[in-house]
Amino acid sequence: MMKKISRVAIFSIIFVIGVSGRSHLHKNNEYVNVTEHPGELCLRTCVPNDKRICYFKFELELYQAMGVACGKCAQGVVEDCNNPQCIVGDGVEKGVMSINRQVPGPAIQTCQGDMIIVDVVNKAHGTASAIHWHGLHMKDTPWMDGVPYVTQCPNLYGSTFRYWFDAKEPGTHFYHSHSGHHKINGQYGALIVREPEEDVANFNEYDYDLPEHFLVLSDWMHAYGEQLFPGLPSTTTGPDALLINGRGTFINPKTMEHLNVPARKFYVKSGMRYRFRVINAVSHACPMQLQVQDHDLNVIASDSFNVEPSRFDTIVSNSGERYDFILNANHSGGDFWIKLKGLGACASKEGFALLRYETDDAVSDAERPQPPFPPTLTDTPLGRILNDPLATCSGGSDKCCVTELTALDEDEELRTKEPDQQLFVAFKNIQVRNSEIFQPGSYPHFQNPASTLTFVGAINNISTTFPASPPLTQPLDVDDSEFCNALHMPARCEGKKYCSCHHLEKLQKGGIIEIVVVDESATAGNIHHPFHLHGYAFMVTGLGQHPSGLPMTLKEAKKIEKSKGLVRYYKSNRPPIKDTVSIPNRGYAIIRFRADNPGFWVMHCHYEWHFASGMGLIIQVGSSDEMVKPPADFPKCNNYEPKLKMPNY
Ligand SMILES: [Cu+2]
Repeated sequence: MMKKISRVAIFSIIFVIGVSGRSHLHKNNEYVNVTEHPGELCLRTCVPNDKRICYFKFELELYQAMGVACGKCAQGVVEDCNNPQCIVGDGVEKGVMSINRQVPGPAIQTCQGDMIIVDVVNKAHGTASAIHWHGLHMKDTPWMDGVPYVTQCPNLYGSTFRYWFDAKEPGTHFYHSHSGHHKINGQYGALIVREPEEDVANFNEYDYDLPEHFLVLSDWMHAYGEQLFPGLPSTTTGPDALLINGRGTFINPKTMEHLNVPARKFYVKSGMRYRFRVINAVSHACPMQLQVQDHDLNVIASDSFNVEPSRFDTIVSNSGERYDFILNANHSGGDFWIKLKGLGACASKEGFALLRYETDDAVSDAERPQPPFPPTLTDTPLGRILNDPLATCSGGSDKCCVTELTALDEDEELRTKEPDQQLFVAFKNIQVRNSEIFQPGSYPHFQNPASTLTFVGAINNISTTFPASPPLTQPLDVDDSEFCNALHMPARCEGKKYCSCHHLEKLQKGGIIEIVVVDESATAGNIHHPFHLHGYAFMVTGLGQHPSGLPMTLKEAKKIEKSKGLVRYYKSNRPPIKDTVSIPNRGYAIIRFRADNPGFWVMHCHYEWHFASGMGLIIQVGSSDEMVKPPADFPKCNNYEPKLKMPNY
């Protein structure tokens, strides 16, 4: 009988040599000789009662893709593409914001119960960093959530900020910058938390869970992301390439030829079943369509939560979502393309990686040339699709919604109990006239996706901004006059179509909360905005569109809910649990959770420029007294506006 994670075990043995002693977990910031426990040690076969401190050092830099480290990679010398500190991307040279001169950054792979410590050293000139650990709920360490001006001050160039937190939630997660547009510039990576074998759900469905079998999907721009905020009038938004684990191929839009860059390879043996973990780290407003040539994908988890195995031919994932699937290597051998295709603003973009069957004969990998790329933008039959943006979410179609997945665990109370609080969160990009944007002396944030079009992202007609001090860690320093919600708006907002202030909704600790998220977009499109809630996971108890096929609005959603109720559709009494949900286009999602994690948590559209232009809000759970206190020496920030006295000349 084969061990499922035998290769993890081998790595572990290599790293364990030379390390002595056990470490104790501390909740304070006092560690002795943490560097004696490098994070790589934490990649191992997980067993009960073996908790470790996993130390990582992330050096953030302004660096280069296809730079001098890559030697003659661009000229076709394939081995140079694997040079140390060479970032290939799509084969075109460009500036990046790297972590340890890698894109994606180093993968963090630990066991449940480990403590993760990451020293983030900001060496990227002129920038301020913050890293969010997407999928971990930070229950004992809310100030480690990595949201600038909500949970922490961003970490300035020249400084080190130490993150430390427990790897409590098992499954497929990731980390990414929550500061500026550093994510699309390169700051993201995998974060995988494994459990002891006996605790692993769907364990008998697969043979291998290999540390290298994750797929970080990302978009890649030849310019820095800042160029798209607000944007350039003559340039339409959209990435230049799509990457899988930092590799893609630039397709010349005129000739449709691929740059000859070696694709990432994933190795399998015929007859075995493998667990693959998909992490969507995309920034653009683009769902991503993933297929593996001539293989189906047996989905067993979404956003780290287990579901009953369900077979699909195509998985559509959206920014911030994760999907784990089992690939049954049921061919006798060969090479098969893993194909990523963009939707929405990325419809003309594709990315490729290679699924390679290992052979028993002596033919080395190098002797097996990469097969020619498949013809670009030809349609591959989509078959049964998970999370299709155009799905109606009423069941019975090949276009499936996540509510057609069935969670392994049941939570009757959360699913059926009358909620203690219900919130409506209606989002849209509000098209604004230039005369509103370009007022003398006023500088509101906006996006300019193309030509003279200007948009402001908003929720309940509030385009959120953030305070100068994080309310979680500096509650006394925050000026509360700028906090607002639909019922409490500053006087200056009266009579305005939208207003900018610090959008805050308060929830009582402990209650069952239901949030109805409504897409009020003016135009239909092949996208479904992904909403992510920090600090929590939620049950998805409804996804749908207007019963009469009309565009959904906040008013309509409230009216329908009041009369006969918005449809709660899910396939079984065990709807899926997620932390990022794609809202049906011009439709709605209904999510439920227990407000058991006090703190200030952002909820936002995970599309980079939508959030940047205001499509988000802060959810405060509990009073400041009910929140875990930050360490006394936690860094602080604020405005500097001293009252000046006229000098006496
Ligand atoms: Cu959005």
